[in-house]
Amino acid sequence: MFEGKKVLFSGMQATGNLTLGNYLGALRNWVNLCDEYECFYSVVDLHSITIRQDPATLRKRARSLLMIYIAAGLDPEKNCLYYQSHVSGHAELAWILDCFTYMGELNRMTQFKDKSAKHADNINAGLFTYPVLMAADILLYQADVVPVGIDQKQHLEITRDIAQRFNAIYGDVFTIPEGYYGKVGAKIMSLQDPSKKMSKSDENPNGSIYLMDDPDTVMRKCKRAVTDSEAQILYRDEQPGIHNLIDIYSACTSKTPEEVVKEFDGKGYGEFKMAVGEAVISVLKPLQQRYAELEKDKAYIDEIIKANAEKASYVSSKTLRKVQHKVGFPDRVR
Ligand code: ATP
Ligand code: LTN
Repeated sequence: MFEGKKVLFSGMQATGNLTLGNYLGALRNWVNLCDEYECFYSVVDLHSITIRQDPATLRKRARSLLMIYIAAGLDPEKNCLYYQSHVSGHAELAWILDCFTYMGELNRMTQFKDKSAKHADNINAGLFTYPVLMAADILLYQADVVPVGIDQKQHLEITRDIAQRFNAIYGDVFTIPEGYYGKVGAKIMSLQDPSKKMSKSDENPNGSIYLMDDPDTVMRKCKRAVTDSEAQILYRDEQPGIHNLIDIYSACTSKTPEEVVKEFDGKGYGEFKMAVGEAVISVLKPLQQRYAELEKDKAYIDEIIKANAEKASYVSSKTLRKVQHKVGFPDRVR
């Protein structure tokens, strides 16, 4: 369909302020891969409401996320950047795939366990079937590759299982997607608790660096990052705080962890933390500047939203019609 180009799909939820973890684990890889593939990057707002959201805030965050995609370097005229809720095929395919997914499989999902523990007052069915909607997102576009952070690996695996199960019954309907995980940065940990991943829904703002944090805030958070009393900069599991800072520095400077260890051999934690802060600031600065410019151009963003929703609807409708036919729904009369 795309002149032999392979297809890439990924998405993020508009559920909070984006963190450096989201950037280094996902967004940065999206930008690096975008010339090679035909790309669809969605703001997955249907997924967002599995946790209760304030409507005005969700709307604002969804738009802001779309602008961050552009500010990070995704050209909206070459990449399809759109809201999941503007393309009804996602929900329609998800329903069909629900009927090809077992309760037992969904029960094993660690994200469901984590999120239901965190939101014990609202363990809704959407939270449970969340991975099926994610499978529908990916399979609708016949994606070959899905760049995500390591925490999404289990969801990628269930997507492949669902697709293979469906294909085994109905023939080659879906492309079986591969996950893409970056070498460094696939799991950035909290600066305050390096045993936990850096998350946009963390209550402690000092644990996360937000993409919109100003330089002083970034530096302060880096300086306060929890480390250890070993007083040596080595890349090993016994020093999770330092390991995490090396990952961050390495991902921001494109140096390997080994090079970083060499660079800071014999230096103190204070000096290293400052260098990490500087490296993060220089990655965030151009993104923040582009974001500020985009904010002024409402008409341009509106145009992008409209055109890309149309493109995504068109492409996804091809798969959806095929699936509907395969399962036995009556064809549309033209
Ligand atoms: P929440 O805290 O609301 O669950 P989140 O910060 O985990 O959100 P998601 O929207 O679930 O973010 O994830 C968006 C993308 O960012 C996914 O590809 C995910 O794998 C990646 N990602 C999220 N957190 C990290 C992290 N700490 N390190 C690397 N990648 C991450
Ligand atoms: N579950 C993902 C967001 C997501 C996604 C997708 C990622 C929803 N649909 C399809 C890749 C492909 C997360 O990051 N929490």
